[in-house]
Amino acid sequence: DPVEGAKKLAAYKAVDNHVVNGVIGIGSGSTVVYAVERLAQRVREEGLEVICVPSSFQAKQLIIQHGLKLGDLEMHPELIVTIDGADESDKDLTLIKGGGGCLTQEKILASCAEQFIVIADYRKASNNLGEQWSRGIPIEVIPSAYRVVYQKIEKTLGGKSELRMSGSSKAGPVVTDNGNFILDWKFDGLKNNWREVETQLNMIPGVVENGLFVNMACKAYFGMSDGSVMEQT
Ligand code: DER
Repeated sequence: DPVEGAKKLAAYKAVDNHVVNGVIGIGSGSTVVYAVERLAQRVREEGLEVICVPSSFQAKQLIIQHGLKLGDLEMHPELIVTIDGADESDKDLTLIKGGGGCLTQEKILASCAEQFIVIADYRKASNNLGEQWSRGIPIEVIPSAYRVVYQKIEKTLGGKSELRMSGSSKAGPVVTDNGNFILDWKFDGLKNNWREVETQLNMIPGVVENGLFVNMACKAYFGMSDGSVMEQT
């Protein structure tokens, strides 16, 4: 599968280039699975000494399943590196994250790491956000406020929002690891003031966090279908 191979290439390269002994932030999603796999291999083979702080229940399970040392932000508020996936990245390394609904703790881990490294397959590398990712920008909201938040967003920023529903796995809306709902906001047209949009979204009462990661990533590794890895800083 060329996509899985591309994810693995990016993940392994990032772990090999950026992980040394210390406290590591572990992101969420399917690409980061390969990063944890490589991390565990390096611990076994090279005696690497790492403590892993998760960004979700999924990441926590990954850390435990691979027998890695589990830590939390209370014990380790400073990380040497956080490695995480992305739904889309643009030419300025502005990211859309949250396709897996874990954006809030992911953004916290990205913010307290000396280096925030993105790993992804070629489908995520765009010039402008929205070119390849069509599900919109995930926004974590306090459940009681989801309707007022999406009305406010449509009034002030345009576009259309949808409450993310669980689908067949559970009746009703998706509930995040923090007990909140997710709105997926399909913005209209291309925007170039993402920092402003990110701030405006988070200023709306009821919004917990949004999936725009502006000027946070210091480097991205994109696995390509031809077996190469494209690096972007
Ligand atoms: O939800 C997230 O932010 C994840 O990191 C996601 O964006 C990446 O998921 P993937 O590695 O399965 O594509």
